[in-house]
Amino acid sequence: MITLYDIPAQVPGKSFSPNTFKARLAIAFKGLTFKTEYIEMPDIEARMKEIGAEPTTTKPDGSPKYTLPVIYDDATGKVVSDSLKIAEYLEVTYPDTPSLFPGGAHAPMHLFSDYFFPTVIKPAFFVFLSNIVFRFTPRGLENMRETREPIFKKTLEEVVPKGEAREAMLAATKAEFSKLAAMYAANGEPKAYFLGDVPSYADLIVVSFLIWIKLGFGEEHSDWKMISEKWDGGRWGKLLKVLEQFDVRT
Ligand SMILES: N[C@@H](CCC(=O)N[C@@H](CS)C(=O)NCC(=O)O)C(=O)O
Repeated sequence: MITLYDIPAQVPGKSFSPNTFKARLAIAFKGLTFKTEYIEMPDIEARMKEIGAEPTTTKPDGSPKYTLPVIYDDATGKVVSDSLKIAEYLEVTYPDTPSLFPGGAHAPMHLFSDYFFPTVIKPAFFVFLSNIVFRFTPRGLENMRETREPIFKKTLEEVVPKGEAREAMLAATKAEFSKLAAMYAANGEPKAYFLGDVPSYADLIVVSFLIWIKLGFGEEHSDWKMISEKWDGGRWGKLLKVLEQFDVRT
């Protein structure tokens, strides 16, 4: 049994982090059974040290920073931090399950993993973040204020984009989604996936962010309907529909 460490929020289904969705979807895509342990943001470091997880990055002061997702697999005794490393671990450890790297396509997945957030999502990050940030648990929100407000040099309320600035951010992300849609379309229509005929980890990355965006806006919001139904002819809504079956909550 695999344990997935995730962050709780006040949203339907409790999970809301795009990075932890990547691991959640990858485990379910492989048909593996797992349970979730939810950890509040301010408790991540202590709990991860307790289970022997590696930090994934550094804090502004240079000290190690622990992030989720992390998994613990009791079949092997391994603890793995970082979404892409988790996908690699699952692929190697469970070779007889559906492949996240079909045909051994590891390099394209690493490239995609590096590219997707900074290029496609980041232009509208504050639009999406401000939709969801107030849905943290009270402790999570307090921690976000303590850790993020000094970095943003603004309160979380002041970070919420408005008016023309908001529209410009969404337009920039829309343009990047369109470039990605053209890459997908180069496989030939009506192929739905980044690698053409078969789903892969790249599609799970896109879907993880789409779930996060949808949770933030809410299903009925006109901006979410526009993104999922209108952007790139509804490609992203369709991709989500096919792959959201792997958003298994445990
Ligand atoms: N490179 C890491 C990034 C993970 C990450 O940034 N996780 C966020 C949640 S989306 C986190 O745990 N943040 C904790 C914090 O900022 O204290 C991965 O892909 O797993």
